[in-house]
Amino acid sequence: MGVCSSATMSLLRDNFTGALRPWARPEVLTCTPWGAPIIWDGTFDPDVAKQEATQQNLTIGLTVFAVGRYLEKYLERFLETAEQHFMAGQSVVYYVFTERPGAVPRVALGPGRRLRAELVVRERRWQDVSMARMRTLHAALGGRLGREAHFVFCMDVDQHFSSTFGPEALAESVAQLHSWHYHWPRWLLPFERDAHSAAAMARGEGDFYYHAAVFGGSVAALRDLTAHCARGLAWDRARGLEARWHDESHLNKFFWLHKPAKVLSPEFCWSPDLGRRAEIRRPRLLWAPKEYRLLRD
Ligand code: 2GW
Ligand code: MN
Repeated sequence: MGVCSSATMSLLRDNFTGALRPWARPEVLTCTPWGAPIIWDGTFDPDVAKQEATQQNLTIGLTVFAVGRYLEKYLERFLETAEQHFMAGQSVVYYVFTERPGAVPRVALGPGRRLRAELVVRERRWQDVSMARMRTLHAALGGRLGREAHFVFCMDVDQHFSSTFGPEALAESVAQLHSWHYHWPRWLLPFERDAHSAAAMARGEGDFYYHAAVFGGSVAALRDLTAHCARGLAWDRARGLEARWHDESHLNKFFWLHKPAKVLSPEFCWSPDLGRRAEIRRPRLLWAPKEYRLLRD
């Protein structure tokens, strides 16, 4: 792969000398050991990425699930802020998966942007709502979504965009560094450790802990990812197991076995509860405060 120094990273030129500045963020890790860029604010040129995407006439999918109370609570703000910040100027198709398509808020969409509300059945347990997403996404990617879009991002709904989330984030496969865990040593990361689970990671395994609230890639790559995760979830269930962080544990196993082509810094999905940090310059998505006790009963 080895793309850290290639044009795909859209290296910045120093305003003064005109020299390339590949390491514009010396205080953070900007390249994985397998050569994939970890994109931080200042390490890419958003205009170059935009131009490339426009030239290729890409359609970008954005999937989100809004089941039960999450529809009223989060969907409108997610979509409204996506209209402001997600892939501005590109052709975008939103896929909202819900058991109440008629209740999806009518957000005004810019030119070249469409929204499709897709019917899903409501699972009884909240863990199942979250885990069923992989199976549903796999089917959608094999159907109309897969035919309409070149690249797709799959996101949690309990967050909103706060700054540009543009084509600089696109790649064959994209993983999001989890904002709670990006600065922890590997042995402390909350991977699934039960060797019987399909999501099991042994001590010493795992590159980073990725957040399932944002992942993306080409349709083909996401077909593989969602098949792997749905299969793992089903295997575990058949044996009475449930991984520690549900679908996220299986996603982490997938990205350990199939390294992502691009990694997004925690700036792309930040938790405001963590407060301000010097390396977090411009958060692009902000989590809503966790109301687990209220919603998970
Ligand atoms: C989920 C948990 C408890 C109560 C409700 C729900 C719920 C989730 C729901 O009632 N309706 C619904 O549409 N969802 C969808 O699943 C929604 O898109 C939501 O963003 C997503 C994941 O649930 P969430 O955001 O409450 O879980 P988090 O923020 O703790 O998510 C992380 O861990 C999850 C597994 O436990 C997933 O891997 C998720 O992708 C991670 O970000
Ligand atoms: Mn969430």
